[in-house]
Amino acid sequence: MGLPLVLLLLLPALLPARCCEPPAGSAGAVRALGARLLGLAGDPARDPDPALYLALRLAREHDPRLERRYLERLQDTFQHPYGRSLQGHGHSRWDAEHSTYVSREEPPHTGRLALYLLGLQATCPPLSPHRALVTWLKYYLEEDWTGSRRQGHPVTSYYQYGLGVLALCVHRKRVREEVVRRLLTAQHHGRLGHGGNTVDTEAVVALAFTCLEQRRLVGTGLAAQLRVATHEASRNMAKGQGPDGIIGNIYSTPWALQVFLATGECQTEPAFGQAMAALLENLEAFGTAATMAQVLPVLHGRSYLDIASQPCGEEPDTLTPLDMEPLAEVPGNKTVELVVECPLPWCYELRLYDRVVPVPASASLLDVLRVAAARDPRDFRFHTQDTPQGPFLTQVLGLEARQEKRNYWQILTAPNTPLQMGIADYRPQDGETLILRLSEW
Ligand code: B12
Repeated sequence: MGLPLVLLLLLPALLPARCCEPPAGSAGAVRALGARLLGLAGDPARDPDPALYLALRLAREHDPRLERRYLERLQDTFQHPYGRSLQGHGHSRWDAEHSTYVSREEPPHTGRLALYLLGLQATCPPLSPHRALVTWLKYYLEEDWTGSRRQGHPVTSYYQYGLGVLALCVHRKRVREEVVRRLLTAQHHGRLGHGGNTVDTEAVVALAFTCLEQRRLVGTGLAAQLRVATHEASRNMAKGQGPDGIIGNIYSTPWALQVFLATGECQTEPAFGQAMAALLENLEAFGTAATMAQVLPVLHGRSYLDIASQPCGEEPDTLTPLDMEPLAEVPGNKTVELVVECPLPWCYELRLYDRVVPVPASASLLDVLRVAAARDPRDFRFHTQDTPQGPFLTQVLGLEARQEKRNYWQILTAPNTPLQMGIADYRPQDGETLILRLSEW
């Protein structure tokens, strides 16, 4: 006879959490990845990133001194703009004259502030944020939501909006039911996605739902709806798993795993073990600080929901920073065809640029763009913006991708495959054709 239903439902809660960790044989590789991330955290030339801090805190081995120094750098960065109260800014509009740090044109900083608040909760003992910080985040959510009402989507993205709700929940702060319902509706109508891959965003939203439900921060009716929505999201993730174990792509797979961990489904869902195995087989894909920071928590069997329940006082001071090995230099040269396309209705021509660019064999796409700009400065120009993920391509041939119009410079390899990494990380093959295409998302 099978187990009674009640027992089956209780099983995830009764089993030790260790079941949801990667196999012991992978401990060395996971440790090395943590040590390399720590090395990057110790580099004063890199801007502090709250997502990186969170990853270090959620790991099972630590370097408390380095983590403390990193936290101080984060606090220096965030205290200045958000340490001051919102009063005097009006409620629906920024007063640019009185605000030197947040201009009216800038979108709300929902995601960054959310990650910082999550980081504060992950320190030992947890730091309760200054009230102003929570107020700012609630304000950003409202700004995002106003955008959502006007344009049908948040001003930033559902990913950032989800992070905002999650961070407030982890701090046990309530948000208006309407804020949560907007996410539910978006999920229900399949509006969370953009550019093909929805897994990262669906997962962040499912984590927020799980938190709200588990911490009982919403009424019972809404809680039941959130539970159903989360279940649906994790079913879709499991169904969407490829034969290689990957869910979405390799960079969204850690997010799907976070959902299985947070809901306890990691104990029973076969997709969990297969996705974990896929990550372990492809750890070399996680070579940038941002991608390493997103994968490390799940490699320790932890999700962002574990932030609030971290045991303090028993943290092993056993991790030492490791330098990243420099990429191997490849001798010789290669040629890459660089194409710029603008398929949007207001562009006078589809193909705006098409040249073959000779570069050293180990050149990245960013190097290709630099060489093209140096060879014909009148015909090829581009701009990038530094982000925690690396340089983000914002302008090509004088055409700027505008956040408020939701267009961006998509990067693809011919004939039509979007790259899964940014311009600084992608190393084209000899003879490859790369397309920079002004697209909508
Ligand atoms: C929303 C989003 C976008 C939006 C960003 C615009 C916006 N206003 O939000 C759009 C659709 C424009 C976008 C574009 C791209 N994205 Co994107 N994006 C995301 C997503 C879902 C959330 C990012 C976010 O808001 N983070 C929270 C905020 C607080 O952090 P942030 O670092 O400040 O966020 C900013 C930057 O990350 C930047 N950004 C977004 N994507 C990328 C990608 C790269 C390579 C860089 C350098 C910057 C960047 O925009 C964010 C908002 O301002 C992540 C998912 C994830 N797991 O991280 C993928 C993700 C970061 N993107 C990814 C990729 C591959 C791209 C593209 C290269 C796709 C392509 N082939 O063109 C392009 C970037 C091309 C370029 N111009 O340089 C990958 C990066 C993987 C990697 N190896 O590093 C991720 C992880 C998705 C995935 N699972 O594959 N993206």
